[in-house]
Amino acid sequence: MVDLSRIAPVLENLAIEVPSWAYGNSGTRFKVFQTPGTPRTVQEKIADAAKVNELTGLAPTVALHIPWDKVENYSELSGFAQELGVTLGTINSNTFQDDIYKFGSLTHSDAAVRNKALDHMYECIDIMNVTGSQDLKIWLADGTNYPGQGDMRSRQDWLHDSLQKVYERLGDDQRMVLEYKFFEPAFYHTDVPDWGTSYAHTLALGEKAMVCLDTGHHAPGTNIEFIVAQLIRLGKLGSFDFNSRFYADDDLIVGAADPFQLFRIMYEVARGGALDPASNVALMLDQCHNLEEKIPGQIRSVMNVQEMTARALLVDRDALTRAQESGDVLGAHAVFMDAFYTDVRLGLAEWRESRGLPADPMAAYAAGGYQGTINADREGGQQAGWGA
Ligand code: AOS
Ligand code: ZN
Ligand code: ZN
Repeated sequence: MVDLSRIAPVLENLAIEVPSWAYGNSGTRFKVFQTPGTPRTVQEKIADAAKVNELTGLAPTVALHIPWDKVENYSELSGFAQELGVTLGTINSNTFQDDIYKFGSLTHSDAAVRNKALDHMYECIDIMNVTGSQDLKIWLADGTNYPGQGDMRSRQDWLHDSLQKVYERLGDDQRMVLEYKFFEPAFYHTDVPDWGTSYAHTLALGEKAMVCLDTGHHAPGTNIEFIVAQLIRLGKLGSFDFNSRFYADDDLIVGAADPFQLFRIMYEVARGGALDPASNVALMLDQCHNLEEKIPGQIRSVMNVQEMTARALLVDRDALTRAQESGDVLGAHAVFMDAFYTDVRLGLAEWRESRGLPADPMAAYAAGGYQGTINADREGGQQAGWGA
């Protein structure tokens, strides 16, 4: 069994935020399947997230999506979460589900529409002030479907002006993370399509504005770990939305489609110092479980991140540097692959037990009876909202 004691301090710090919308029903435009036990309230979503944390020790915070998770009293909601051993994390804004945003939100040519989107962002910041959340996540569905439909250049200027206003509302300990996505729902152009655009806008705003990298938001074949390395190097990687994809924005379980890619990403995260206690790169899941049960889906996901992080930490960096600097192409590659092929599952099981956690969180969940209870108790659970 591989010895994980060398990397234990980093494992100890690993925290992966889970999204509230992962626990709701979701699907495709063809069918949203109803799953027994689906939460009916935000409190029930938080309870499900707390179960993931209880069994894995990996998911101490829950991201909310406004207005999907709107409540009267966020102070009470924070207290409720804390009683279950978790805290409220990133506040995700939503300027994509109302008719008024059909032609854009923060980038719209009409100032009245931009102002409505701004009011929503301010509302999210008000919520953050109560929950103590650090990050406001902005993902925009803004874009156009046909050449000539919109003035792409003016929309960048409107976007900058809008973001500037949001930025000015942020408190000293708050950040904005601007997520990019190369297409969908817009099919011709998207207003924040790539890391360069997000970087340009966040750089212009200042140090409280950072890039959010959703692993599913790149063209096939993109070297995502290079983007990770570059953004960390530039001090602009704010957060991840982890998931995996075969084709488009599939939002499947992270590490399911390409575990090697997850390893390569986590290597650059570790290499860039983003797992150090002083780092402020937030790791979050952005997934939707269409067919599988939601809570085990999230347990599997956070464990996948943990496993690939452990493997990435096992790369013999000194040997790798020696091989790289001596031009030993195959030697360097072998050092890298040795770590990737190391099975850390038994070592992690032992590590979990040493912390009072179940060795096998998936089995512990299946044996624990929680799913049976919520299946019996909850009727008429919510759809997640957008398929994220
Ligand atoms: C959309 O494709 C993005 O991944 C968003 O992060 C997500 O769909 C949703 O807004 C939840 O944050
Ligand atoms: Zn996302
Ligand atoms: Zn997405």
